[in-house]
Amino acid sequence: MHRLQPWLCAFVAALALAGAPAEARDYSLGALRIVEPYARATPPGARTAGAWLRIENRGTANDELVGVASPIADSAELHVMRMEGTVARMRPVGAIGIPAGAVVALVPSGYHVMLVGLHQPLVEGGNFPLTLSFAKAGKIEVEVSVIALDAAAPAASAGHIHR
Ligand SMILES: [Cu+2]
Repeated sequence: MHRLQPWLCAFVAALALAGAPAEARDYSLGALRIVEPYARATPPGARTAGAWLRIENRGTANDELVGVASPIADSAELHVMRMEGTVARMRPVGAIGIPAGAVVALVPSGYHVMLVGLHQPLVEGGNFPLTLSFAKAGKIEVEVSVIALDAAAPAASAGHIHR
């Protein structure tokens, strides 16, 4: 496991703050921490959108993300993206494991939340509620920040893992 020096973490955090006008959003639910839920602005007429976030399990028991819901779409699903040969395909999954002590990142190229049947376009700078349901920790509603279509992903979701 890659380990960053504390001063470097502080530096990265400062960069993230400087680059993002909206404050980083963190949520706690029991031993779980949900970090920086975000989505990208959609073009008019788009019917689907992805949403991403990071989940840290600081406890000693495994948990699972078993469901998602949002009032901005007909349905919200858990998906996984996989390469099949040279083609990226996604499919629904029933649950995403959140093992004890692990950090699980939902990212565009892997596990993600899929909003199907969007009621309106996602607009940069806006946000929308998303309810996450965990097998053990229960439910929590988080606010998903909408960033520009071409903006860099939030630093906290970009792959740093602090243990
Ligand atoms: Cu998907």
